[in-house]
Amino acid sequence: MNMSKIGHRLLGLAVAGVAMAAGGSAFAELGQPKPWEMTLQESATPVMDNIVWFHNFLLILITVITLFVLVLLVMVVVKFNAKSNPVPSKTTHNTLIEVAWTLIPVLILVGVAVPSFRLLFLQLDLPKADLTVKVTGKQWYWSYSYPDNGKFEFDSLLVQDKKPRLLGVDNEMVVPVNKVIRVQTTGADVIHAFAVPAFGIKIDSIPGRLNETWFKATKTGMYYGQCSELCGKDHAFMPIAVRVVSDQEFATWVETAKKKFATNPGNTFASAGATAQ
Ligand SMILES: [Cu+2]
Repeated sequence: MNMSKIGHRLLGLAVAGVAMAAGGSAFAELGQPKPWEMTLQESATPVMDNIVWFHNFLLILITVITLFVLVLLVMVVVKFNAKSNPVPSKTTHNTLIEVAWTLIPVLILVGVAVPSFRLLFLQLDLPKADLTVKVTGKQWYWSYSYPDNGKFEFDSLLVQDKKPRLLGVDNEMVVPVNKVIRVQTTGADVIHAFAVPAFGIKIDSIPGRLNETWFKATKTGMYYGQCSELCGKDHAFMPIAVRVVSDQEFATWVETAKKKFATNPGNTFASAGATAQ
């Protein structure tokens, strides 16, 4: 095999690799992790869109800076070693360079700070909510209550054989699409953390304290997350499953949920038994 053939093979492999990487993300299911995932989960809210943008922006920025520093280091090693440069220059001070290496990093930091603060405000400044869901972290499951829709409450427990593995639950949290959902969260026993990657939210659920965050899911579907604060032996087995549905489907679900969970006020005890098994 001559060199040009090898070159062609390598080029083909590279193209196939890029195509697979691109195709992989296109086929990935929304709202859940996939094997060998290297990027962030696909975004489903405006906040996550911003997080993804900020992440990519920083990645490009640090790559450029790192390459620039690498080039300078290589130049020093090659051009200014004792052999190739036996008589070193005795220059000290160079006003232009000193001003540049002070000012440019300052400008870079300002350039990072502006979108960073913009993102922080977007996350922390809650818009007017269309719906509030109270999420309580318990050892080791979640309870969801809907104060705006008849004050029903239900528990959400891991179902062993349900797909996706370790993420499927019996009762999902259900919310309408394109609505601002205010999540108020607390812990019933120890600190848990409510996190859904595709929504770009992660917030501690602390006993004796009510934390708030928000999301506005722009696509219907299932979205999964996990407790993200080490909370005891079954920390890994208290997934979060959020089903985003249309307004109509949500109204129907509320009606069924009201009946289903009103007739079962003791399900806290039932679920406590289920987790203990
Ligand atoms: Cu937990």
